[in-house]
Amino acid sequence: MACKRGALIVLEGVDKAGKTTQCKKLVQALQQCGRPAEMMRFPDRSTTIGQLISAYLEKKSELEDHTVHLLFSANRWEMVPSMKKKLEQGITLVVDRYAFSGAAFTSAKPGFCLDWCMKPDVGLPKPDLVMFLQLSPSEAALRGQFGEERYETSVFQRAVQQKFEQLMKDPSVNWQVIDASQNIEGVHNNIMDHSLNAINTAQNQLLGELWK
Ligand code: NYM
Repeated sequence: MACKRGALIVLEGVDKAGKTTQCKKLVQALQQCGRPAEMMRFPDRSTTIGQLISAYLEKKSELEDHTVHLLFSANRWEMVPSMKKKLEQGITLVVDRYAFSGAAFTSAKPGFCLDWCMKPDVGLPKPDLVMFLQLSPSEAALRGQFGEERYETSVFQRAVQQKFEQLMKDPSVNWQVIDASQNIEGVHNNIMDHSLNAINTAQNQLLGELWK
C-alpha cells in the first residue's frame, strides 16, 4: 500500500435516528482535523439501478420483493470499484446505510429469512466500524411523521429494528451502539470518538470481506 488506507465507516439505524445529519457532521469534522473523508449513501439513486430503486421506494413502480432486494445489493456492488479506489487513496468513507439495511428491511417482509437476505452482499468491502443509532419507536415518533415512501410505517420499522438486533449479534462485525436520544452534538462527539479509533486501526489493516 502506497499510503495508509482510509476507513470504511457505516451508520445504520431506524428512520428518524439522525443518520444523515450525523454522516454530514462526521465528514465535516474529519475534514476539519485534516483527515480526508467523503460521504456516500445507499441506495445511491443516481445510477440506472438506483433510479429503479428510487421509483419503487416512491411507489411509482412495483417490483417483485426478491428482485428489488437484489437490485439494492447490485447498487452496492456497482460502487465497489470506486469505493476501493478511494479507500486505497487514504480517503475515509462515511456511508449512510449499507448491506445491514438491505438484510434488515427485506427480512422484515413476510416469507424472507435473514440468511437468504445476507447472501448477495457476502464479500462486499467490510466496514471497519458500523454504528447503530439507537432510538426507541416512541422517541422516533416524537421527531415527527414518517414520509410517504414505502416502508415508512411504525409497524414495519419495529420489525426492521428486530432484524437489526439479530444482525448486531454477529461478532465478526465491529458494531457500536450509539444512543441517538442525546442532542445532536452529544451524538456527534460519541460518533467522532469511535471513528477516530477506527481510522487509526484501519490504516494498518487490510480491508476485509463482509460476512465471509
Ligand atoms: N433500504 C435501503 C432497503 O430496503 N434496502 C437497502 O439495501 C437499503 C440500503 O430504502 N427505507 C430502504 C431503507 C429506507 C429506504 O431511504 C432508503 P433513505 O431515506 O434514502 O435512506
